[in-house]
Order: sequence, then structure tokens, then C-alpha cells
Amino acid sequence: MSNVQTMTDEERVVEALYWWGIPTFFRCPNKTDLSDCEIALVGVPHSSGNGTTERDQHLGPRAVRDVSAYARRVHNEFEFSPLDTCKIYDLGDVPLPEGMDNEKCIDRIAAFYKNLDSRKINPVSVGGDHSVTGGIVQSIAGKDSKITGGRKAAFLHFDAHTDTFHNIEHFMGAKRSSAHWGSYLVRDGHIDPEKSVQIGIRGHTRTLDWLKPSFDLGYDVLTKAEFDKIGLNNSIDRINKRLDGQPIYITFDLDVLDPAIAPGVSNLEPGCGGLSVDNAMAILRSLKGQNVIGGDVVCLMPTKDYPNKITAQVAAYIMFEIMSLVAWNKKNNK
Ligand SMILES: [Mn+2]
Repeated sequence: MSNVQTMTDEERVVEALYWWGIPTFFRCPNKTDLSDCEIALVGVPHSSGNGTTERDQHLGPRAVRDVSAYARRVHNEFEFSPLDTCKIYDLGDVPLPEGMDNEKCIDRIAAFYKNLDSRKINPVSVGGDHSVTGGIVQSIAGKDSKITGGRKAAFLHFDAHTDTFHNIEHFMGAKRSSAHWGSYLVRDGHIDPEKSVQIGIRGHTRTLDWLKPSFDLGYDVLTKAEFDKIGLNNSIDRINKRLDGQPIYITFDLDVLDPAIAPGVSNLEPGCGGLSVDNAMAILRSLKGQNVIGGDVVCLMPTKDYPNKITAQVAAYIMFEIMSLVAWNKKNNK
């Protein structure tokens, strides 16, 4: 039931009830046949890449499926429906039978997305901890990628944290961990840091040189403090100049948002305010028309969410924005 134009009145009524029916992302058909799929919605229920938190991030995809059933279907600002514009399916979750072995899980994730890349199906995913981005992007960007045509991708990386550790070998045993992906994807040739921006970085850190690994790699780091200083419009200009014309992958750690609106995340930074939803949405929407190839929303912690599931709901709407950018790109930039 994906086309609002052809629904019966009865279908329209029950569809607006989030608890009605079998939960898939945005009520998209759950398919395993990829033959006509253009955009894949994928759950990556993975937690063992982030050793410092309770490991409940694997519950993220299920939580977003639950609430996304009543999420909006049209993009009012773009004046279109991504769900009626592209063939968008919920492909289910990446199977991760060795769940507590991070390295094996990253290999499983990479294999799953390599299959999508070989068919040029653009993925929009929900984690899972942030290590999932490493598994995804190593398969869809860089010299062997069909989706980027062999090019490196540019990151628009929303986060309170840089995730560019390379001065320590592992993170509580996980090597390609939630703290390492931003580094090894650059070193392995999948991401061009000179065209990428990390936005919203903040927190009470342990050292004064906390941004150095990102700068050493070549990223532009637009901290939350700097964002506040230069303002939304200047930030959007800076991001768009940097990313213009690149194959763009959006990775969105929910902890970039203020804890008041996204309390159910794995690594809270409550000591200083995060981005507002409006500012995050405005930055995302500024990429309309750019070559957005996919994205992910990560670090949702449903067991720490409020009973009204506010963080899961915010996650669903961020996912909808990314899906809309990819759908717009597919239809208008051929
Ligand atoms: Mn983070």
C-alpha cells in the first residue's frame, strides 16, 4: 500500500493508525526480489561496534518500523512524494548471526550492501551503532562502486562526535568500531575528506586536541559552537560549497540533536545544547538537487527513549528526509 492516489477510503483510514498492520518502514512493501527496486530501506540491527554503552542499538530498526507506519508520505516543502516517485522497498534487516563479533558483522554488512551496489540500488538505512556506516560505505563508494561510478563519496556527517579514531588500535576489542569508521573509510579510499563536512560536533572532551584526528585526515569540522557563531545560512553555504557535485552520503548520528528532543541515544552529550530539529532539517533540505546517493540514521537506543518514542519518531523523520533527497536525485538528475 504505497500509492496514496490509488488508495480506497478505508485504506486511508487504517493506514493512519500506526498500530495497524504489519510494520515496515513507512509501510513500504517488504520484498526480497530486488529486480525493480530503486531505493532500499534497510535495518542494520548491530550493537557490538560500540563497547561503551548498553548494547541496545540493535533494537533501532524495529523501533523505527513501529512509528514510521504513521509518518507522513509526502514532502510538503519539495512538493512531491518519494514513495510515489520511486520504487522503495523495505528489504528487512542485514542478517548478523555473529552479533557479538563486530568484525564479522561489518563483513556481513559490507556483503549485503555490495549486492545492492552491484544493482545500483541506493540504500537508506537505520542502525545500529555507528560502526554500521563503515560496512555500508566500503561497499557503495570508491573505485569498485557502481553507485558512485568508481568515485569516492563525500560525507555529510551529523554527529556530536568525530568518530575518527586512528591513534588507538581498537575500541574495547572492536577494530572497525563506531569510533573508527570515519578514519578507515578515508584511508581505504572510499571517502574524500577534502569534500566532506562533519557538522554539530560538541561535548565535554577529555583532551584539548580532540579534533586533531579529523583535521589530520582532511575533514572540515563545523563544530556546534562554530555553527552557533556563524549561523545557519553561512553553515549551509559552507557545506554546499564543499559538497557540490560530489556523490554525497549522509550519515546522521541522532546524538547531534539536542538531548531534549532525542533523549534515546547511545552516547548522550547533555553538557551543551545540540542542533535543533529545524536546523538539522534545513541543512538536510539544502542538499536538494545534489547527488545524494544514500544515508543512514544511527545510535537510536529504544530502551532509553521516552514512552512516547520521541527519539524513534525523530529518527523516522530524518530517514524520510534522506529518502526524499535520494528520490529527488534519482528522478531529476539522470
Ligand atoms: Mn556520536
